[in-house]
Amino acid sequence: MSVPTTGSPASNPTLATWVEATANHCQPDRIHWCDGSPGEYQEMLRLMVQAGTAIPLDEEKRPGSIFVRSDPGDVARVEDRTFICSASQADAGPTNNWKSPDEMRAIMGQLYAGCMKGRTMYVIPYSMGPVGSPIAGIGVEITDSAYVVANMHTMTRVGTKVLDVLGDSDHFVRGLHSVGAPLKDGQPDSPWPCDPTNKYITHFPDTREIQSYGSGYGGNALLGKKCHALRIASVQARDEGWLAEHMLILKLTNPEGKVHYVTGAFPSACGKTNLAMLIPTVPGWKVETIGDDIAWMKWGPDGRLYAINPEAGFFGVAPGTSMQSNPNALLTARANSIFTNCALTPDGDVWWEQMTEKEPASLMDWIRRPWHPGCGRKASHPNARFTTPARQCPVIAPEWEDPKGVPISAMLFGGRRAGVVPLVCEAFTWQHGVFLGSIMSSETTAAAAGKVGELRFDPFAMLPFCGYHMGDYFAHWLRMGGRTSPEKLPRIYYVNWFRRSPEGGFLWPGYGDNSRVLKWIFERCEGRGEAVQTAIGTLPTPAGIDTAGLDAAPGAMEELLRVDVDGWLANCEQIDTHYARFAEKLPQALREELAGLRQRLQASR
Ligand code: O2Y
Ligand code: MN
Repeated sequence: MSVPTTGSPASNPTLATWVEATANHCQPDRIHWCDGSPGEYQEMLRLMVQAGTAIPLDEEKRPGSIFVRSDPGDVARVEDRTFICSASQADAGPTNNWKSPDEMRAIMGQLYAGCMKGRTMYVIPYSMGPVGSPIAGIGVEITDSAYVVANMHTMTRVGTKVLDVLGDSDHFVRGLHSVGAPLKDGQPDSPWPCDPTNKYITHFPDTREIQSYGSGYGGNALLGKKCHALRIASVQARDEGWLAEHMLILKLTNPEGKVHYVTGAFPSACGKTNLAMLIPTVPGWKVETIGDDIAWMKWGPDGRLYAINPEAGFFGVAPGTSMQSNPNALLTARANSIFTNCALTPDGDVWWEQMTEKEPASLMDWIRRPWHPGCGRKASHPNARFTTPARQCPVIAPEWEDPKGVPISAMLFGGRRAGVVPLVCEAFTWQHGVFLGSIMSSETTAAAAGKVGELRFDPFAMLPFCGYHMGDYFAHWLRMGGRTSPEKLPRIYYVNWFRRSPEGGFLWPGYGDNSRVLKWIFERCEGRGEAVQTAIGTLPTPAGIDTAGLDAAPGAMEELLRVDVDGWLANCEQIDTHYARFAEKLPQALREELAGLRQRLQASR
């Protein structure tokens, strides 16, 4: 049976066959092939407004922008419903949920049968990275959500130009997404259709496929982001000898105009967007943004690693974003943005916690209830988001879309640690840097599950995003270090902005003052920067960090750079337990790094 179709169906035979088979199975009322045009974006917004999903914001306050509220049961990525369906369970490893591909295909096949009745099936060809870049990759997402189409327009490069580059190749990631809410004849739609009790976010790395059902939110539904650019791409990167990482990319320029590009891996919601858009407090230094969440890195002809940001927009956490914490993010989202699960002001703008010092007198909260200061509830959801085009960022680097990428000089790893981990520490070697990445950890806060202050390891900030066995991932990183000469490899740093004094206050102001640490890293990349070798790595001397004009308590720098030998020795015990998860897949080189660390710590007592 032929389904009414709009847009230009692709001639690519693999794609055409897959779309036809999917339509037969999901039974949409209509098919639309996305061309990525501004008109198509506007049409998606119009459809969302018509369906009650979105409210247009005031044209003067937030031009071209909408306000969306999701179902209260569909507000974030769902890690416990996320599966890696590799042929063997051993390939998924101990950090991923696993089901056999056959079993999962059967489950998904049943869920997908007729799941798009009453809806439009959108076919979204997209490029992760500048279209045609040798570092970029192509995917096609089929979805029944106009919200997903609009977000994919902003977060990726969508449309006909992607199909032109794809040609007849079958080298693309296939992603199928449904909100899981078919409509019976005449049944009215809900503002946020989803299936809150039946969600699956599944990945088939061997065949480069993604199947997602039941959620319309963020990383569960915008399949280019976490599912493709991290979980599937990490497997492609392993197989093809490159890196797909949960990293920001920034451009750092010194007062003389010399540039170094730096990546940074920090766990989710640990300030990657803030660091990528930082305004330096050190006079004459400049930070510009290339990306705030994901980096794909391949070898350049000169033997260096070149990175692209595979995304075209930011899907930023709204609460906490303010003119104090990140003015550039707020300015980016001044127009043409989608605001999800924020609060609505009476004059048609959005608001969220900490956006302004003074709370508005009244709001409509993210679940449609009237809100006023002191009512005892938050106005926006803690995971409320803005989807906004990267090109609107006031500090976007001019080369952010350079198809050949930017050469990386340094990589930062970091977590939230109240003690033990110093402000910054340089790895002795690439292998030592991989060790530091593998032991990345944060203490749990009240917001996270588990006991407050419990140490959670999140190696390379990839725990929820590595599409294969984490032990094999460590081995891949180690192998990458052998692919070029050591001086061409990025230097690796472990940073911690969150160390506290015995009284409990933060020792480091963070935000713009992180530029002081970036300055030292820049100098190290230039073969300068005052430093001292310690048991844990190479640290700045207290004079190595530029503290001119810094508002820090007396002795704070010494404490921030102190090697807490007993703390590290206790940490080694926790690393033993962390490493034990990976059993025989833990590379011997990392066992040796841990043994070496213990030995150096004992010797320094
Ligand atoms: O909850 C979601 O779906 C969003 S998660 C997210 C969004 C943007 C950048 N990073 C993340 C993350 O979880 O790391
Ligand atoms: Mn992220």
